[in-house]
Amino acid sequence: MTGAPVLEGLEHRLSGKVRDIYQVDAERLLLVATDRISAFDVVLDDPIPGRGEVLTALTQFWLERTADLVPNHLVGWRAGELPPGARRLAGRAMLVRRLEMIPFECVARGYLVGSGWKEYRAGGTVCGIRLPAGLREADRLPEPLFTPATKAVTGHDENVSESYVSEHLGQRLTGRLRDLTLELYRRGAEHAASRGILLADTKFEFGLATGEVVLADEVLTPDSSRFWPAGAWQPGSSPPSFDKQFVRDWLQAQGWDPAPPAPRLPVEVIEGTAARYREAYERLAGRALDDWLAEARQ
Ligand code: Q0Z
Repeated sequence: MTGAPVLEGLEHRLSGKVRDIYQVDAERLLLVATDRISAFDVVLDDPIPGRGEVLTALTQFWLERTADLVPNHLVGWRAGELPPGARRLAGRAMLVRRLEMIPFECVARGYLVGSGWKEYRAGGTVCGIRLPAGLREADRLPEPLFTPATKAVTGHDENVSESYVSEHLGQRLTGRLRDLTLELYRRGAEHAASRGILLADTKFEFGLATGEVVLADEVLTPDSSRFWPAGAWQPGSSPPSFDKQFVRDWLQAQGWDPAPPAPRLPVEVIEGTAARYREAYERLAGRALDDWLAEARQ
């Protein structure tokens, strides 16, 4: 078991599968993205070098590009903006405003895959929205859908209808979350398409600060989204994801269960996966990751 690192002057608050949160003070948190990776819901023993930096760099890229649409939680990411005890984590750490988190995942889908495809196949709807008959797995939807989900503490999130969300949050807040989710998806998908990447679906997390809706957490990263290389998309089956498919294919070829522990990864799989993450950042941001890292270390 490798726990979250001890950071001087910061209190460890919680850890997800591959990320850690520290409390800085009453108003601010530090989010740290590690290089750990999960596949088939199991965290692997081998980290992917640079993965945490790519997730942080992509989130920073998108938060800057969407700040005109919605305020976000990011306070600082360059070394000089981080608390002294966290400066050595520059590149994988974000100082953020602590929010009252909204207890729903705000998902937008442009293509029919994953749990959306499952629900459609079972009853012709996605999150209660009736869709035309005869759609195939991975088909492009007539228009992007807002398909919220509950945040499961353990296990998987559960799709819910927009009206279920509005019973909990009210119509006004729910409508704002839907509009923001769909506009963020449209912007992300349009930009990604211009770089040869399809954004199949993505999940946003929002919070409230003094009554205002604020975009939080990871934004339009391969962990919060399905990215497909545009050339690999073909309706009828779900295309491989841009980043993790290499690891998944290798694990599957080993005949792994998938119960822990996972097999150790060969160096070619580690390096091939690291290269795909880096490529995802460089294609989307149009900037070398090393250049962004140099800025982060200032
Ligand atoms: C994000 C998560 C992580 C485990 C809470 N700005 C914020 N204010 C309050 N809470 C959060 C945020 Cl981003 C918050 N998560 C998700 C992140 C490790 C879980 F790094 N949980």
